[in-house]
Amino acid sequence: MEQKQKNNELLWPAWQAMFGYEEMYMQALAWLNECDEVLLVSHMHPDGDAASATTSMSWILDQLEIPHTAINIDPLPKKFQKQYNFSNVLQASITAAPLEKFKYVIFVDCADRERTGDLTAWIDDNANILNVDHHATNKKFGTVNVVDPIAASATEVIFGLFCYLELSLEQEFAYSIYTGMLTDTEGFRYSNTTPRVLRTAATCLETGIPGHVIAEESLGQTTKAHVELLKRALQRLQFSDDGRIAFVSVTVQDMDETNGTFADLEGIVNIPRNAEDVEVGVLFKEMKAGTVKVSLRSGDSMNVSDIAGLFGGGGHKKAAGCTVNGSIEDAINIIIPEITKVLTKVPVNGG
Ligand SMILES: [Mn+2]
Repeated sequence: MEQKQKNNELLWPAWQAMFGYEEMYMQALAWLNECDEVLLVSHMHPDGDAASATTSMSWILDQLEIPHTAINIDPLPKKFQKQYNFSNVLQASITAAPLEKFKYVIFVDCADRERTGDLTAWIDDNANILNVDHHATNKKFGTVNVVDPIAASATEVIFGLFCYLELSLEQEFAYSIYTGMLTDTEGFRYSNTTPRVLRTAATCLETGIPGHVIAEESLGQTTKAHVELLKRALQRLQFSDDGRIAFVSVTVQDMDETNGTFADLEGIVNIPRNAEDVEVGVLFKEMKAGTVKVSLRSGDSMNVSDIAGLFGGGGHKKAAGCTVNGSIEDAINIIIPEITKVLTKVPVNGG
């Protein structure tokens, strides 16, 4: 990609004021100043933001000449392969553990430590942790926590960090920042699409990155397995008696027969959610016999992270998840009444 603007330096005081949290970001700068040999991690089943937060943070670490290793339990989705350092992100399950565990670890887009999956072979028990995230439910498990719940994506928080670092904006960084914001707002559609999101996105576009191509790659394109899984999920579509909840399910057998991965399920829960009069959409995904992952999506009427929280999960107001034990049928019988209980207190259509 040809660089449109050279020495693309922003008006730092204005950008820093827009991101606020000066003390918090200063702590992050101090952490970056004292660290060495960093392990950079994000959550399992990485989505667009997890992948983009990993690659954009990797770019920052390279700018600061901080040696680091980026790793994920699962492979980053291939559709993000154009991102900076994508091919250097290791997959933990097929990589030999290091001789010495990392003492400095950066977590991106993780509401809690467990979201990375088991990386105990990589992370020292007393590791010094920089936690960079945007989930309101973040457990603040870091030595330093850079958590901005107003931010639409982890990459938006990373852009805030970039503004305080006063680095020069380059395309490869802008590409990842933009992708994370685009995917976590579902194409700048969700209520987390603030003026700051669009200002940051516009500034990223000014470097010359192709916004329409990124949109097509990260939101438009889909896999054959996704379409097959969607077909099976919709065959099991059900509505609650009052029509305010719609839910679908996917079994282990579906995953096996379609050769599907977790990433192929992305977006499926939005389809029941978008049906007329529906306020909450749910996807029940059988992980293995007796374990069901529940993905919840809502409009303005309720906070689904409260429901997820009842079962040890979490997330955002309008997008959350948890895991329950039992069959898909059991999970439906546990979750749907809990949602109904909340919805009956809310007037129809959000109120
Ligand atoms: Mn995110």
